[in-house]
Amino acid sequence: MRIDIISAAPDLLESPFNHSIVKRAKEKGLAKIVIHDLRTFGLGNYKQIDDTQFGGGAGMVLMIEPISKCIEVLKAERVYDEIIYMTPDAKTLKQSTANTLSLQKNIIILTGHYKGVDQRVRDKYITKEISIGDYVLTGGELAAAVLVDSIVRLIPGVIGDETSALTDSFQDNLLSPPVYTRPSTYEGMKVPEVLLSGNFPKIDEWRSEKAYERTQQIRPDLLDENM
Ligand code: 6GU
Repeated sequence: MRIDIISAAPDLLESPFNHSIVKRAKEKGLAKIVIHDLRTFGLGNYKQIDDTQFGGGAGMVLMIEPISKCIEVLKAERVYDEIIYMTPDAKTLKQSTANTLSLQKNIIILTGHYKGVDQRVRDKYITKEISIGDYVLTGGELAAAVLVDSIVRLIPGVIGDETSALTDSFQDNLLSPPVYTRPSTYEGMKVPEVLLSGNFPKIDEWRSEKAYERTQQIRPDLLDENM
């Protein structure tokens, strides 16, 4: 899978993609992540990429021309399945979105900054808009890092333990059950007996029960989504 990210603050994206699972996916050739500095496509000697908004109001808006130039260059090289814009005024990222996107071949992610992008960019190019939650970040870069991580870990072969990604919280709209490791007793706190029993059908049943209980307590809204 190839992911092209267009950003006005590309430095913010370096670190998240050079660690852990995303790094491994790149090394194994399972994911190629290419970051494009929007400034490269800026207008005039000052490489301008943003301007004040028509109608007045605080904050700068990313202009359409630099973004258009960058997207057109990419589209001339390959076919893109999705062109995604990261913005707080969109539907929030769900596990199902990450699942679907992990099956794509080529995607572009555009990250906003300041007041966002000229609406015409969204009208002309964007096929999907994603927010990562109901709070405002300075820019879309950290949100893009979150999105890319959620996608890349699902690409077959990226996580060693094949079943691991599928048993995550949210894969079935349930939170994960509690997990334990050695020691079996710590300062009088005991690991639930059933987990030490070796009775795997019973263990599965216990885990399902706990997952349901935990979801009921912390995120009852997820249970409604199953209906
Ligand atoms: Cl995608 N961008 C920004 N700037 N803030 C956010 C967001 C995205 N998702 C949640 N907050």
